Parts: sequence; C-alpha cells; structure tokens
Amino acid sequence: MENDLDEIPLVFNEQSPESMCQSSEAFYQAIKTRRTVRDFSARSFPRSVIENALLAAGTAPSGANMQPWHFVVVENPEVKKQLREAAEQEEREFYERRASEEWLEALAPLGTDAHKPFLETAPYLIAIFIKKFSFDEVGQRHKNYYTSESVGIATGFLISALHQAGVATLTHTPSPMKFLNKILGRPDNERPFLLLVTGYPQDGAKVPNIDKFDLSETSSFI
Ligand code: IYR
Repeated sequence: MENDLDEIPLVFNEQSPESMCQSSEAFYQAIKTRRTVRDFSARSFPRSVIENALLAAGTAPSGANMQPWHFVVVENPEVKKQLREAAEQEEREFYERRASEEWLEALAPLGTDAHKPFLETAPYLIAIFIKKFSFDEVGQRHKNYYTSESVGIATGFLISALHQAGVATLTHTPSPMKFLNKILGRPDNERPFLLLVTGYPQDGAKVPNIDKFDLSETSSFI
C-alpha cells in the first residue's frame, strides 16, 4: 500500500575518514576556547549575527518537530534595566536565604554574587522560553514533546553558533525566572529556560581557572 509520506532526498556531506578525524579535532579545538564570560563590554555588533545564530538554533532536532522554543532578543536599555532589577532581587534572595551552604560552596570558585551589571551592559540578551504546548493557526492547542531536551539542544546550537561568530555568552539562570514572562510579555504556555547574555568581553576580562573532565571521566566505550 502506498503511504502518503512527503519525503525529499537527504542532503548529506560525506567525508573521508581522514577528513572526519580532522573536522572533529578542529571543532573540538574551536569549541574548547568558549568560556562563560561575566564581564561584558557595551560595544554592539550587527543584529544579523544574532538572527543567523537563532536560525541555526532553530535547525535543532525537536520532539515530533514541534520546535517548542521562543527567543526574545532584548536590546532596549529600559527593558534591560527592568530585567536586571528583577533578576537581582531574586539573586539577593538566593545568595542571602535560599541557597544551601553546599550550593554556595560549589559556586565559590566562580566568584558569582547577586550583582548582575551585565544584564544592562551587554548589547543583546536572549531570553529562551520552552513551550509546553503550542497553538496552531486556528488557535487549536496541541501538546509538545520532550520540550526540555529539545530546547536544551537548540540552546547548545545557539551558544556554538554565537561562539564561532566571535560572540561571548553567559548562560544566566536567575531562579525563579517567572519575571521574564511578565517583563517580556510572554504567555503562560511558555516557561523561561535560560537568559543568554551575549556580547564582546570587557577589555582585560578574566575567567575562573577551572578545567573540564577528561574523556575517561565523562565517557565509557564498551
Ligand atoms: N543563579 C545564580 C547562581 C548560580 C547558580 C549556578 I548552578 C551557577 O553555575 C552560577 C550561578 C547566579 O546567576 O548568580
């Protein structure tokens, strides 16, 4: 019986094994230079860089191709100020009351505190939302699947795309983040996932002297 699947030929760039080894090494060398930056310059860059990175993020695989993400790019200084004020209020609660001793100890090497000046300094903030469900063109509500996994993958694509375009990022997670819906006017079916701070690092920016696990610690081959 003929099915009605609408299919097109796959476009796949096969490489020789030698080229695969080189490409994988080159990508590793490039991505390992990405560092989370907390001191941003106020210098800006073309919005098309952000748009291209968002297009790249939107190519991520997602549960049933529901693409359960929404990105709000904030450039407006007044809105950034509101976000900073709301985030710092939550962060003060976190550092002074909510966080356990164990959590504060884990954060100590990063030197973070409740001050988030980068939310006003950095040229673009990207608020990323998870859509637990969506509405189609006729307003019919439908469920999305594997939403955290999907948005996590898309965010990984976004961070990688920005990095290779020369944009530094900070994955900021004020908690709770409900204020993002309010300030950015997003509906209730969207849950804040992450606030991605993007820009150039401040001249002379420093980062914590920390390293990543070895392959033998993160992976096993059977
Ligand atoms: N959201 C707080 C605390 C914080 C938590 C983790 I886990 C980090 O890796 C970094 C910070 C803040 O932004 O300061």
